[in-house]
Amino acid sequence: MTTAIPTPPALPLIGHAAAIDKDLPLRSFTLLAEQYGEIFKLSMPGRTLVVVNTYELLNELCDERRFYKGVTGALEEVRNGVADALFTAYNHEENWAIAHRLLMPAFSTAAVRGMYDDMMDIASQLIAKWERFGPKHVIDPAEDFTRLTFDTIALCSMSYRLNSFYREGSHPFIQALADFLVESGRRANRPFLVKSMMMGSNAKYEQDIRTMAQLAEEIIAERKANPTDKNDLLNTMLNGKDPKTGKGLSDECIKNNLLTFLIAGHETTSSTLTFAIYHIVKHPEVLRRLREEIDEVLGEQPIQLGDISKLPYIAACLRETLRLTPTASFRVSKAYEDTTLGGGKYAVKKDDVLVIASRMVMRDRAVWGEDANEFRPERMLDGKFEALPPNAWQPFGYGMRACIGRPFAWQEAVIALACIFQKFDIVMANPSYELELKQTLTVKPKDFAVHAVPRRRAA
Ligand code: MNH
Repeated sequence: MTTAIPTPPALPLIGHAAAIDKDLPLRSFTLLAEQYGEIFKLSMPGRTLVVVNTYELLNELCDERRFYKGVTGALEEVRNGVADALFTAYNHEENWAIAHRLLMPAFSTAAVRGMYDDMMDIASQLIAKWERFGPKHVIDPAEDFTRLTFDTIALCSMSYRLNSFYREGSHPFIQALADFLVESGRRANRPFLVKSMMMGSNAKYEQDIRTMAQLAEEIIAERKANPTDKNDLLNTMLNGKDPKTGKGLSDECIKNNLLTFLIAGHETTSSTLTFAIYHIVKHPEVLRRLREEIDEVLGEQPIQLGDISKLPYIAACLRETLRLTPTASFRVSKAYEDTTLGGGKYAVKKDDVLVIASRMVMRDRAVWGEDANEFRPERMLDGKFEALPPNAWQPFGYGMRACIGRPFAWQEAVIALACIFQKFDIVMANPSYELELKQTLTVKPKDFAVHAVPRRRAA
């Protein structure tokens, strides 16, 4: 016998749509999780969401024989811009499999090590900017980290310089991409009829898609006209052949994947860095230990490739940041067949959208203990991370559709944090600031500002 999945009272026709905070859906989901516990159900126009909040249920959803990645909602809208590229493809699409096999080696830890100089190049621009503006300047870390991550992925993937640190606002391409993502999110919550009537935003949306495509197409054409032997992702895509089918990628497919790296590879990492800074400066004892490690391993020398694996406390801070405040707070699974969850307890249908609330799951007391809501990097040190139950720490998704950019993001983030805390005392511009969230496709701190004070070292 199955038990009914708890569900809040709903309104006729619109179901629970009005119960979800438009600006910060995460807030509503957190409140509902507190009220209903491990699982609850929401009826949205045209679909049913089943939201899971515990490790045990997540672990069951990680069975790839029964469940697969669901491309729905905002992610499905993003297909308007990048079709069947890696992030937005349906599991069965051939272009996904080809691009996956071709690109996995290009994103491996070993390959990412080859991108070290390009990553340092951009990180140095951020450090120089903060040094030059000086300690009184109010820094919006989310903005400068977005410059960092966009410029880094553009340089590493296609040897293109966006030069974001040399502009007041954003590069027109970046603006188009950002607007495209916001509108994709909004469209996901609009019924079809309303969507087709909103001519104004549709025209702008189409224009943004063209702006994005044009730059990518230009870069591809330029590379074809002037081939280089640089080992970047663009060359891998232009010249590589799928080891299994012998097929290459079409220009259209390359364009879609280049755009995908920019989409999937910027906000996730920049928001992770922003959260990391927040958590670290909020915890003086963490900051002290972090600094000790950096001073011991790096001294005053710039970080080298070989240092990256010698900074376990930075790694622990990043792991703990991604556990408490995962920037991809949800992902979606679907069942191949009508089935049950919770060892036969809850019935779910194959069309149900099974939402994994990563942020809740990674705070499950059953796994993380009574202090699950606290930032404590020590729980990720000394073999404890390796000893976690399977799938307990999952900010990069799972299985065949897990994040391909994880080693890339990791190296980029370690470099950035090492450089920043080596050079600066980071202090909050508003010392009484408490974390507030802002949500688009990802989630990040809202109105968080800091000063970067050059460190005075003991002689
Ligand atoms: Mn990334 C998939 C989180 C950085 C490119 N990424 C995913 C998924 C999560 C995720 C979660 C799975 C989504 C799903 O199940 O629907 N990604 C992150 C986080 C960071 C990150 C938390 C940084 C921190 N990702 C990056 C970077 C890149 C990238 C950097 C590119 C350079 N991610 C991808 C791609 C996919 C993905 C591509 C889709 C992979 C696939 O489905 O084959």
